[in-house]
Amino acid sequence: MEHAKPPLTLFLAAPRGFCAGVDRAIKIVEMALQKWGAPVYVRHEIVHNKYVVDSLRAQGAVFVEELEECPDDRPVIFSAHGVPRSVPAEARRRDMVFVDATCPLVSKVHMEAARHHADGLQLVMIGHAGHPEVLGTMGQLPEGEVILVETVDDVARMCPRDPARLAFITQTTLSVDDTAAIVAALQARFPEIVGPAKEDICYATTNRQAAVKAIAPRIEALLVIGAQNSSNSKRLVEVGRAEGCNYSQLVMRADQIDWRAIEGVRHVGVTAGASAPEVLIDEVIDAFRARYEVTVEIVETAQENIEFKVPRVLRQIA
Ligand code: 0CN
Ligand code: SF4
Repeated sequence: MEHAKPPLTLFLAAPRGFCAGVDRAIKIVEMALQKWGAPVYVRHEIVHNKYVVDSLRAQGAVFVEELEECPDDRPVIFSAHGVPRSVPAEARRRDMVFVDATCPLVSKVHMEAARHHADGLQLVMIGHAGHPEVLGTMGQLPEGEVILVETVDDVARMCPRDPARLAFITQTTLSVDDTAAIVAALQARFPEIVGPAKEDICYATTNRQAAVKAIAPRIEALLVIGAQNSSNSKRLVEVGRAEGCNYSQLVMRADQIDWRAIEGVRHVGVTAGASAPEVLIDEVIDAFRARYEVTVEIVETAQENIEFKVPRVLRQIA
């Protein structure tokens, strides 16, 4: 006789998974393929998820890291994370057809940066060095105009041109709590610094972190579905740990779950980064059902109904 499966409760964070910016970026690639046929080039992973990228590649998208790798005569799409100004400038120079899939909430930060610069302020950006969004946002201004800080210690080490003429902006996918500490350090050292009411972290990042906080006290393990290069997904793992869930792991999909490590665990939290499709969450739930008598409890801390329109050039397509 087959052994009865052990009971296990899955606490599903809500909201989780796709945000409006990711949804729009993926639609842009799909609609561009419909409009222009394959191949359509995409500069950088459209969103940081291998499953999404592989599915689009199967439909005819070609992913490259730099514009130089694209031919002049095929359309190119810029990823959701944004691009430095030099990129569309070069595409225009080469007379290329391009569609910018930068999330409108990232573009908003680009505009803030440009506005502060026009007001004669030097910019401080809170973000992670090397991340494409940071490269894109810093690349809105001439070199040397943006000081990048990653930690409270970096704030102490800063040497601005004029401490009284500063503004700050942030990456959209940071830890809400870590960023609050860095903003406080900036304001303490530079009382005249100008900035947004809190920071530029987007609604999706904020909501997903709040949902993890709500489930953390009820679970012994947290699985975050997302990719290693996904900033917002990695922040969810950190939030889980900071809230006392020591076993918090990032998994790309079900085959990466370390079943031994969670043996004996009866309460597992599941969430997904803004770039992880719901099919991968379903796959993880199914993998649990194959091994446990699963009860699913959805823990909803916010409702999201934000949608972003695709650029006009693609809108006539059904
Ligand atoms: O995982 P993503 O593609 O990007 P990051 O979290 O690494 O920035 O999610 C979409 C977010 C954006 C822009
Ligand atoms: Fe836009 Fe936020 Fe989604 Fe990034 S995570 S694409 S900033 S909504």
